[in-house]
Amino acid sequence: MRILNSFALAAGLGLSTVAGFATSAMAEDVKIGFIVKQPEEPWFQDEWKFADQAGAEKGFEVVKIGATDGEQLMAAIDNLAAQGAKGFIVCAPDVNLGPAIVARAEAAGLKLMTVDDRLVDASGAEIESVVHMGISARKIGETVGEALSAEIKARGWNPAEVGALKISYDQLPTAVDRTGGAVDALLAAGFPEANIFDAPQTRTDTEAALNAATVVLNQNPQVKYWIAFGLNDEAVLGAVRAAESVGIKATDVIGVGIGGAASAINEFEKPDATGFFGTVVISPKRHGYETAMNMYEWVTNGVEPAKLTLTSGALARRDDYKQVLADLGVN
Ligand code: FCA
Repeated sequence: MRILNSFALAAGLGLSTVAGFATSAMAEDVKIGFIVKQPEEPWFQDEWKFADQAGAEKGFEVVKIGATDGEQLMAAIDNLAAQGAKGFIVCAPDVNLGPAIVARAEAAGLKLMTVDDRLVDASGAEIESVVHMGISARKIGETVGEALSAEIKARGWNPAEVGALKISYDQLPTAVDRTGGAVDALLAAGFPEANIFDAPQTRTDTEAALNAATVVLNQNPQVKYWIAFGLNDEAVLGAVRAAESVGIKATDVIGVGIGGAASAINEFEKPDATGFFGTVVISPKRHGYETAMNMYEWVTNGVEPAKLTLTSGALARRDDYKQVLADLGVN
C-alpha cells in the first residue's frame, strides 16, 4: 500500500510539474499551499503525505511550507500568491495571529482553511468564519484520562501514591481542551486532584516537554508511580524520557499521548516496553487528504467546505496499535 501510494504521488507530482509550463488553466495547474507550524514533527509530515495523495489523485500540486513563526508564515502566504496558488491550508505557529492571517490571505486573494489549531481573534475567541478541521479535543483528552485510570487500576496502584504529569501548553486552546479533558476523566475516576502536577512546556516538542517534566520529577521524589499526559505524543514522550533520566523504572510510569504518528510507533516497536503506554490515534489522513480535497473543490468548483469539522480518535496500545491504525486507514 505504501509503495503504491508513493508511486501515485511521484506520478502526480511529475504531471503537475510538466503541466505548470502549459498556458491553459487546467486542473493540473492548480496549486494549493499546505503550511505547518512544525515541519519536523511526524504528524505534520503525515498530513503532507496525505495531502500529496489527494493532489496525485486529482492532479493538483500541494506546495508544502514549514513556518515556525509569524514572519515565516506571512512570507509563505506571499510566496504562495506569487506562485499562483489558489488557496492554502494552515496550522499556524501561533493562533493569535488569526486576524493577521485572515487579512493577508484576503489581500493575496487566497482561500483559507485552518487545520488542527483554530485561529483566535484579538479577544481570544475562535474565528468561526474561517473553515477549520480540528480534533474533538476535549473528548480525546477524556479518552486519554480514561485510559490512564483504567491502567492505574489494572496495575493495582494506590492512586494516593501516583503523581500525574500534566504537560501543559496553555497558549494553545486545543492543548487546554485536551489536557482539561484528561484531568476531568481522571477526577471522575477518583484520582486525587492534589496529585496532578502542572508542567508547562515552552514549545510543543519533546525536548521542551522533557525539560518541563524534569523540574516536576525532581521536586517530587516522594511520588512512587507516575502517569503522564499532554497535547500530543511529543509531550508525553518528553515526560517518559524525563522519568527515565531520573532513574524511574519504565514499569512505574504510564504515559498516554495523542497522535499515533511515527513518534508513537517507534516507541511501541522498541523490544522492551517503555513508560509510553498508549496513544489516542487521530487521523492525519482526514486532516491532510480531506482538507486538501476540500480546498481543491472550493477553488475549482466553488464548493465551500463545512465551516467546522471535528475528527475523533481511538486508543491504541503497544499490543493493538497495528490494528487500530489499519482500522483508521492510517498506515
Ligand atoms: C496540534 C498539535 C499537533 C497535533 C495536531 C492535531 O497542532 O501541536 O501535535 O496533535 O494538533
